[in-house]
Amino acid sequence: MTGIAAAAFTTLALMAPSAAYAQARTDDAPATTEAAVQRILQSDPDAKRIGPSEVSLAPGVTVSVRVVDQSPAVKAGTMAASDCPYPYLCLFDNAGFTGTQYNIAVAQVNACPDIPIDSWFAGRASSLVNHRPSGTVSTLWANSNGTGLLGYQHAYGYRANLALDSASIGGNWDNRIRSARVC
Ligand SMILES: [Ca+2]
Repeated sequence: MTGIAAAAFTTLALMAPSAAYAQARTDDAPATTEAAVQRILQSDPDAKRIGPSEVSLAPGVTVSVRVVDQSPAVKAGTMAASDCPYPYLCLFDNAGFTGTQYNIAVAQVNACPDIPIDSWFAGRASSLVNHRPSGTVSTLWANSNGTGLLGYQHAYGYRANLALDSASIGGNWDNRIRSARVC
């Protein structure tokens, strides 16, 4: 854990999580990685498939998704570096870096476009890892159009439980990320 992330976690762990934001949306979760890819392709006419789990949304903007086995036997609760491949900003459905994973990469470092999270995953992230290039800072938004500031995340930092992180606009981050400024 980076110094910044450690400091934030220590401070925010003292705050009570808000039950209003803690409800997980599981009704429309895709059951497989292939289904998750198909959701993106169906919802964005400009999206083009470029790999087994990768979709190009625009030149230089790539989204990668995967559906993982959430059983404790498979996921012991500790995060491995391979859980968030470089150079992605990785969002996870559940706390502790488990559940459906929605990863975003932008080819040009520091171009920093606001990327809307596809509708089926918008408002679902409960933990995240920033494995973007060193020195970059990405921004997380509560609205799909790059407004509603939740806060910032430095590269090589992570947040294990967004219910414990205080948002700039009030409340916490849990199940609220709908777009990201990926740097
Ligand atoms: Ca969630």
